[in-house]
Amino acid sequence: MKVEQGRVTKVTGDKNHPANFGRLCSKGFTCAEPLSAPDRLASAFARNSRAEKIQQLPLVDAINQTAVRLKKIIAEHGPDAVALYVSGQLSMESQYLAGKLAKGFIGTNNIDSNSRLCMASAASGYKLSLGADGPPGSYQDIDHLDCALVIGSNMAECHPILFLRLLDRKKKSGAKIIVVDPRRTPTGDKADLFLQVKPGTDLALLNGILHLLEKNGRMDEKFISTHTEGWEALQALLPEYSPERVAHLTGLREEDIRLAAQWIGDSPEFTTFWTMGLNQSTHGTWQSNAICNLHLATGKICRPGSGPFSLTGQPNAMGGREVGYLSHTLPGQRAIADADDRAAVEKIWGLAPGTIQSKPGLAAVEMFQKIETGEVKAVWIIGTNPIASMPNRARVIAALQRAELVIVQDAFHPTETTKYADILLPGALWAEAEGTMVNSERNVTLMPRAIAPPGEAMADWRIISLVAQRMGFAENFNYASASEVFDEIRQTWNPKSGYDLRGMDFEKLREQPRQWPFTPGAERGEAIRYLPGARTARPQVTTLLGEHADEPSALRFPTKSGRANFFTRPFLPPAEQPDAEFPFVLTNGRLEHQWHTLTKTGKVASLNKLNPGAFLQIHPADAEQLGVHQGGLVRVASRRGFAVYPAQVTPRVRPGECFAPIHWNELFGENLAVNATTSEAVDEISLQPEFKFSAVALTKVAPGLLENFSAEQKNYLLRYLAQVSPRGQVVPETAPFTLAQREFLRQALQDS
Ligand SMILES: Nc1nc2c(c(=O)[nH]1)N[C@H]1C(S)=C(S)[C@@H](COP(=O)(O)OP(=O)(O)OC[C@H]3O[C@@H](n4cnc5c(=O)[nH]c(N)nc54)[C@H](O)[C@@H]3O)O[C@H]1N2
Ligand SMILES: Nc1nc2c(c(=O)[nH]1)N[C@H]1C(S)=C(S)[C@@H](COP(=O)(O)OP(=O)(O)OC[C@H]3O[C@@H](n4cnc5c(=O)[nH]c(N)nc54)[C@H](O)[C@@H]3O)O[C@H]1N2
Ligand SMILES: [Mo]
Repeated sequence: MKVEQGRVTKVTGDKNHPANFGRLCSKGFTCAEPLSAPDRLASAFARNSRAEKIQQLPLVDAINQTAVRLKKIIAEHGPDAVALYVSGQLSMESQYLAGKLAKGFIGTNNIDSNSRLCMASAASGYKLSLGADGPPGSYQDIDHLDCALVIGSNMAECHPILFLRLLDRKKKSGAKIIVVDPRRTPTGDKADLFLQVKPGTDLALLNGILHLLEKNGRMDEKFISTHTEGWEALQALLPEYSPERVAHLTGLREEDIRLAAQWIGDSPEFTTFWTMGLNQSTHGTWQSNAICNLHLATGKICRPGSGPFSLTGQPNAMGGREVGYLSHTLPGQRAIADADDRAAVEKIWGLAPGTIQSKPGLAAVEMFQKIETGEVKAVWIIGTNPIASMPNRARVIAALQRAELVIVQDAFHPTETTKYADILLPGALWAEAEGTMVNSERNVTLMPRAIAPPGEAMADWRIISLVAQRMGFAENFNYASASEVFDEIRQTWNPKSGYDLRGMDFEKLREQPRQWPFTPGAERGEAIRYLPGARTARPQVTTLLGEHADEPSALRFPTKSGRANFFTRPFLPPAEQPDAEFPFVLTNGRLEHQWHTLTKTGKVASLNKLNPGAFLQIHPADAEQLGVHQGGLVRVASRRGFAVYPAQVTPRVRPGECFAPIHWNELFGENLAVNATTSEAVDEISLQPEFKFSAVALTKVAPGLLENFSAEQKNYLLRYLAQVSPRGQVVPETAPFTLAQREFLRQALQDS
C-alpha cells in the first residue's frame, strides 16, 4: 500500500510474496477503497434495552460494559451461557486471544467460527485420513502437476490468482484440468474435461474413479502396504461403483468417467483441489476422505505436484484452525477431547490442570439454535455477519432477538447483523493493525500497519484483551503488541502434528512470509509435510520440488501408527430431496468481483459494475415451463423461507437446478437473502451445514406496473435514472417503488 497523508493512494502486488508473486485479483487491487467508506464503524455504541436506540459512547466505556454485562450473565447462569462467534478474517492474534479467553478463562468451549460454514469438512477429513489438518503440499505443486482435479470449486472466480498459476502450468506442460461442478462456471470453461455432475453425488464419482484406477492397475502397492491402513475394506466396496452405476447416480457419461480415471492414472503427478461444493454437504467429511483415498491409493501424495489440496476460503481460516478457534479444538492443532492436549495448553496458559472443559462446545449451527431456545444468553460476534451468512436465516434472527446480550465487533455499521447489537465494538481492518495471517499452504504473512484506523477503532486482538483484563484476567491478557501474542502462539507448537512456528518471529516475518513447519534454527519452512528429515537430508527445501521425493519410507503421517487411513465411504444422497412440492434443487455460491456479504466490495464502484446484483440462474427449459423471461422475477421458496430474484436464463445450469449468488442481502433490497432458504442439516462429523443443496419451488412473480410502460416511457426513465444513479446499480431502497419495479429498473439499467 502506498500511503500519502494518512490515506492509501495505491495498492500493488508484492512481487516477492510466495502466494501470488505480485499478481492481484480485482478485490485485491481495490481493497483500499472500503477502508475510508462512510459507514466505517469508528466508535462504540451501546443500549441498555432493546426498546432504546443504540447510542454512541467512548470505547473504554463500551469495553467496560462488555466485561460487566458478560460477568453478570456468567455469575447468574454459568460460563456456558456465553458464546463467541468469530471469523477466519481476523488476525491469528485475535483468533488466539478469543479462544484463550473463552476456553481458558471464561471457562466455556462455546466459541466457534465461520470456518464451521467453510472449511470444517476439509479439516475433519484431513484429520481422519492423514492424522492432522491442513494440506500436506504447497502451491508450488501447481508448477509440477500433470493433472488437476478441481472438484466443488470455482477456482477461476474464487481463487483467481492460483487459477492463473494452474493455467500457466497447463500452457507450459499440457497438464490436464478436470472440473467437476453441477454448473458450468468460468472454471469449467477452461477445463479439458468438464463433468457436469448431479449435485450431491461427488462421492459416487470419487469412488467410481478409484474403482477404475484399481481396475486399470494404477494402485501403488508399495505405498499402500508401507504407509496406509484400511485398504482391504475400501477395496471391497469399490465393485459397487461400476462406471454404469456411477453414470446413473451422477448423471455423467460413462466414457467421461473413464477418461477422468485414465488421465489421473496416466499422470505422474496429480493434485486435487476442492472447496465449498464438497465441504458444504452433509457428507463433506466423507468427500474429503474419498479425495485422500484417491491420493493414498495411487501414492500421489507428499511429493512435488501431488496431493489432496483443500483450498482455504478466508484469508486466515487456516490460522484460525491452527490456533484452535473451533468449539472442539485448542491451539497448536490440538483437540478439546484429548486430555494430553488440554494439559499442554493449560500449562502454556498458566492454568490449573483440569481447568479446560473436556467436552466440545457448541458448533455454529447448534450455537444459534441454543441462543434461540435461551440456553445461551450472550453472544459476542467478531468479524462475521451471521444474519447474512448462516443457514436458515429466520432462526438466526429469532436467536439474536431472543438473546439477552448481543455484542457485535465489526468494522462497518450497519450490516445485516449490527442492527441486533446491544453493544457495538469498532474493529480495525487488517491494514490498520499489525497481525499475522496463514494461507492454505501454511505461509504466515505479517501484515504491517499501513494506516491508522478511523476514530476509536482498534485492533480486534487489543479489544479482546482489554475486555479480558476488565473481566479480571489482567495478568493473562497483558500484551503490549501483536508480536507478544505471536510469541505465545509459537509456544503452542505441536510435535505430534508437525505444527511448528518456532523458527519464525515478527522480525523474520517482516523480511518475508514464512512457511511452517519451521523449526528453530532452520533457514526456511518445509514445502511438503510428513517427511521427517527432509530438511536435513535436503537443506534446500525448494529443490525438493524439482526432484521426486521417491523415498516413501521417510514418510510418517501424524497418526498413532505413522500410517494414513483409508476410509470406506459409500455414497449417500443429500439430506433434503426434491419432491412434488419443492421439485427444484437450489445451489449457491460466489461471483468473482464480490466478497461475501458485501461490507467491503459492495462499496467499490468498479466491482459493482462487474457484478451488479443478485440473480437466479435457471435452465432455458425450466424458464419456458415457468413462463419466465430473462430478467423476469422468480420466487424461490424452500420449506424455510424464500427469496426473489431476476432470472438469468442459461444452459450453464442443469434442468431442474438453479443457482443464486450469496452476496446480496437485506441491505440491498427485500427478499434477496439466499440463506432465507438454506437448511441447517449438518455433516455429522464436521457439523458443517449443507448450504449447497436445498429443495425449492420456483414461481414466476407477476410483472409489475412498469411492464405496461411504452418503450418511449421506459427509455426516458432509463436515461433519467442513468443520470441520477451513475453507478448504474439500484434505485435506492428508500425510493417509492415495489421490489418488482426496482428489480426491473435495475435489470434494465444493467442491460443498457
Ligand atoms: N470472488 C470471491 N472469492 C472468494 C470468496 C468470495 O466471497 N468472493 N470467498 C472465499 C471463501 S470464504 C471461500 S470458502 C471460497 C469458496 O470457493 P468455492 O467453493 O470455489 O466457491 P462457491 O461459489 O461457494 O462454490 C463452488 C462451486 O460449488 C459448486 N457446487 C454446488 N454444489 C455442488 C456439488 O454437489 N458438487 C460439486 N462438485 N460442486 C458443487 C457450485 O456450483 C460452485 O460453482 O472462496 C473464497 N474466495
Ligand atoms: N448460502 C451460503 N451461505 C454461506 C456460504 C455459501 O457458500 N452459501 N459460505 C459460507 C462461508 S464458506 C463463509 S466463509 C461465510 C462468510 O460469511 P461472513 O463471515 O458472515 O461474511 P463476511 O461478509 O466476510 O463477513 C465478515 C464481517 O466481518 C467484518 N469484518 C471484516 N474485517 C474485519 C476485521 O478485521 N475486524 C472485524 N471486527 N470485523 C471485520 C465485515 O464488515 C463483515 O461484517 O459464509 C458462509 N455462508
Ligand atoms: Mo469460506
